[in-house]
Amino acid sequence: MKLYHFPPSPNSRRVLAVAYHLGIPLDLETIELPKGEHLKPGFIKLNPNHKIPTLVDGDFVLWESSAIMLYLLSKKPGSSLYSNDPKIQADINRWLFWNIAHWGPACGVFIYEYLVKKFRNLGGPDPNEIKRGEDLVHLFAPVLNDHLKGRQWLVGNDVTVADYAVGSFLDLKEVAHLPVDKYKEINRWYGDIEKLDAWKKSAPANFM
Ligand SMILES: N[C@@H](CCC(=O)N[C@@H](CS)C(=O)NCC(=O)O)C(=O)O
Repeated sequence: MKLYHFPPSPNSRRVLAVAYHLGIPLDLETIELPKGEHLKPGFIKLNPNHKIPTLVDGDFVLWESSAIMLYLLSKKPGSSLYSNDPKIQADINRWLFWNIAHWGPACGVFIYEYLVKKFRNLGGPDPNEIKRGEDLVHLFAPVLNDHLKGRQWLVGNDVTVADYAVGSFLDLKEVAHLPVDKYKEINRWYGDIEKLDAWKKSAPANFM
């Protein structure tokens, strides 16, 4: 299977970490977003949204990081990353959807304003957008922080795909100025994700 990715992207790093955790070898091809490689016709044919990550398995093409992670998990049934229990799976799915619907867009404001605009030469961060991002982060971070009180991982007693998914944005905490310092449980939990071998292996060699 081939994964088109951009190493610093949280959306692609979470897929890579899950593949490493499951021991699934992937043929990796970097799509350099700063060079606009995601806009080339060959890549748009694979993913008309022009986004990474994108997985190709024979003649099957799959985009959307959560769908890709679930597809990888389907190749290793019974993995503790997803469990076999329908209620645990539903709980994990809840966090995967929450991540894409709420947490990702909240963190995404900062990633766009502080990182993407820099590599696209679009000027400095827009204060109105930063205020919008702060409102979003301070709406959703307390949900995550409160949930983590008394728990090591998001669901059950083991690390699951939900931890890799939701935690992936924290990797950019400093460079994207994510306003999450005051959320102690989130920082404690992400500290544990950082100790995982699969997370370490998925780290970008150098940063944008
Ligand atoms: N919901 C998508 C988001 C993917 C995404 O936004 N990828 C970004 C990089 S982090 C991208 O490829 N951006 C390029 C573009 O939008 O043109 C997923 O989970 O895979």
